[in-house]
Amino acid sequence: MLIAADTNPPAPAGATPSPRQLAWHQMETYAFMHFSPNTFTDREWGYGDEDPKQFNPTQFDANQIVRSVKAGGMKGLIMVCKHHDGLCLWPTKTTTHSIAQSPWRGGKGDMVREISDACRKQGLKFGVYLSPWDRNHPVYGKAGYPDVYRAQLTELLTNYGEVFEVWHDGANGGDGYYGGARETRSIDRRTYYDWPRNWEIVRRLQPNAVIFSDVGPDIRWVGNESGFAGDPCWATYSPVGEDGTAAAPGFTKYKEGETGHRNSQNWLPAECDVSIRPGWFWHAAEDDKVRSVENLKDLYFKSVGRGASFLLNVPPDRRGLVHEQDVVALKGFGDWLQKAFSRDLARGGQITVSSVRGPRFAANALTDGKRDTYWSTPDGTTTGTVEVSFAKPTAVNILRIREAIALGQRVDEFTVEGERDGRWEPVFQGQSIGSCRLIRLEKPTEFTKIRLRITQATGSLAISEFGLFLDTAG
Ligand code: FUL
Repeated sequence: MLIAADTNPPAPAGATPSPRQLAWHQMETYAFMHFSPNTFTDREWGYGDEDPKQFNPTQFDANQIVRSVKAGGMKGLIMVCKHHDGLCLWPTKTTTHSIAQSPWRGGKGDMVREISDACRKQGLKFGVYLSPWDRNHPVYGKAGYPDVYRAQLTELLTNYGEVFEVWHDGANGGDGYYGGARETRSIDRRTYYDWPRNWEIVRRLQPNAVIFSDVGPDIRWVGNESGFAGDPCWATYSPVGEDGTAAAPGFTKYKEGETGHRNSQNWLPAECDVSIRPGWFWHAAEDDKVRSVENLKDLYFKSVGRGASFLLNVPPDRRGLVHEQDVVALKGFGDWLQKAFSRDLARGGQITVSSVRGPRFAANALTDGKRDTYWSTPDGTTTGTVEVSFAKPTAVNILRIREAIALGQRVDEFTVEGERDGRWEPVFQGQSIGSCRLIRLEKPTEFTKIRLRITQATGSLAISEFGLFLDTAG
């Protein structure tokens, strides 16, 4: 094996993540919370004429909500502070259509405050969703509304502490109540909201927050609401408008978000948003349709396992609590997550690599559990092998590979092979690795050796983890 003496890291290859994106990549799983008049009217999109008096949870408990998602392994929670129906769940100064008109807490309540406080108390990051489309507001669709939206954004980003993600929805349906006009109002999605101005507000007030939309600028929509990324899924992406011109939220060839674009110069990783139930809001008729632990696991492998994030919606019920069924599913998933990855079997094996850039970049970085240390090859060496050999046959059914993405997404193609009874056999073949690639075997399989072969990359290799796990739950 060649051990060079280079003490310098390899030069970055292609697009690289910003520090705020790098921090976001570490989260992987976080929750969404859809709660609005829809919860009480049994709808998915409120028209905007709902009486705020209907919005009256009887046992609202922010701590129960946050505790439930935390038990599900969620590292943060993005709260829907205003959905398309326009009811603001905080006492905003921008409209009277807010929580102040609801009987909840005698009209003195602030749900954004209670949720953000509970997140902080329990160690979860807090994020905000603020629907651009507002079916209640009288001036929606006219010149004055984008400033109202900016004022609401400013309130949310000023008064509730640190925010990790700001979520801009691309949905704009057209018709609505609009202060009683009850008409259809269409906007030009490319120009109406003046997105660069909105993003500037986020940057100024919450410099560490990532901004999500169909076009980023930090995090992209994966292009479906079913909870899976494509394979391969590249962290780089250049969104294109529906008609081939410039893209904007709600105006993209969004299916391209599933795989991203390998040769793009924008680091714009994917987020997979999906609900734990069929709808985004709670409906009594869906209490028996909560996803199973097995289904959540499958989505985890198809989102986080392909380098994207898993944004799981957990909608509180009319009491203002996470329903018992959802609590059970979350706990089952969270427990599984913790257990399945608790012991890296690669640490018990002997690891050899094909070449080393310098002592700082040796094989032990692959199993030290740190994202910023990595095994690396000399400049010009764009292929390589990591081999783990066990003293006795060892059962494995999950593999986890991570690139040192601060240096870009470098791997184009890789293969995993395993040795059983003295014979090598193929285990997996793939393209993208990025921040996380999970490989799930159909069943636990005993190997004497396992090797990762990187067969094509855009620069010398920089791999921060090659982990092997046995999930005894199957
Ligand atoms: C969509 C919305 O129309 C849905 O109601 C939901 O909020 C989902 C997360 O985004 O665009």
